Amino acid sequence: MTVAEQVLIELEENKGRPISGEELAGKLGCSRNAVWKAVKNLESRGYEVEGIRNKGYILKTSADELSAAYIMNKTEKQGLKLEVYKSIDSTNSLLKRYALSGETRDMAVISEEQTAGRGRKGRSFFSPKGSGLYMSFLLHPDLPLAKAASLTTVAAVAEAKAVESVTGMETGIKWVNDIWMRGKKVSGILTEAQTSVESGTLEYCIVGIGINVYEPEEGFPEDIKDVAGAVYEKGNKRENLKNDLAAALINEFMSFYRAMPEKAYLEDYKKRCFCIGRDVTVVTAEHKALERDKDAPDRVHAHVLGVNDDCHLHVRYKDGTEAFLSSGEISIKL
Ligand code: BT5
Repeated sequence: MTVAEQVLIELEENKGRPISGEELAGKLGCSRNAVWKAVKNLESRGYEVEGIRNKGYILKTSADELSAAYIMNKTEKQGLKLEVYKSIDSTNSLLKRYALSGETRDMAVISEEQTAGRGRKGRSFFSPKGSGLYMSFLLHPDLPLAKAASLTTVAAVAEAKAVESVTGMETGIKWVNDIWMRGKKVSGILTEAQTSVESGTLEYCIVGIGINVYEPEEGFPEDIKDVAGAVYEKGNKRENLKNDLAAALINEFMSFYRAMPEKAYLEDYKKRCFCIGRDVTVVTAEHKALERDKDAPDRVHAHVLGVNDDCHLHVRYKDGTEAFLSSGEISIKL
């Protein structure tokens, strides 16, 4: 653990009570200068650390804030390197920078806000301060590239189970990467992978999960307000809800990830996949001869028959032909 991580934990554990640089240095066995540098590092990560003259440092917090100490305590057995931020451009981008600079450990990074949250295909993911949970894993699995997509499935199931266990509410999975509640998208997942040109195997994978935990203070922006929803639509923030969710998500994800070859996640995925048996439109450029959506020529109508053991979507088009979609998007009228 870095000195910054250790100082953060000490400050969190002493909420409301100032601790002097000297006391921190004594506890952590480092110099006061190292403590000062750690405080600067935390400030650069968005933490508000107040220095009170002749008394010491105090961490400013508000309701249901992420706590590194709390999450570490509940996820210790996973052996992941964990970092918690108040604000970051994108947790996926940060982990990509770590991977490119040679990080070989598996890691999880969590942030209260993203200033450049990313979705798939260059789309953005709205990640405002205070209402969401933005988390990414950096992993080094021994998998061929073709299997990397299964990590998205693992993440979707882990997240659904974590939300259900912490809130007691039901969730649904919209193939392939969205979690929905009450007819709205409350979460999206972005998996990115880097392969080695020589071996064709994965060098690293980054799995990013964004959850709208509460309704944002200013509401959702105009362009997504019809589709986006929150786990909790109304009501006050609950103490440690985001911390419990983050910890449950890490634990669920890591246990499914470690057992990936057994595909233990599959039944849980199928059970929640609410597209099965429904009519959908598939966004694709491939199906030239099939019936297209008049208003959107890249969309074709299809009926979802199921999800196979590779989590490919089994669809039947209007002309009777069937296909297994490995990636892409569907839209569904609820
Ligand atoms: C996703 O992409 O839904 C993947 C989102 C992954 C976000 C996580 S947060 C942690 C990690 N760090 C990152 O930078 N990213 C990951 P996609 O399926 O392409 O959906 C994007 C579309 O969802 C947008 O074009 C909007 O229509 C909609 N959208 C944007 N923000 C949203 C939000 N907060 N809630 C619901 N829908 C949203």
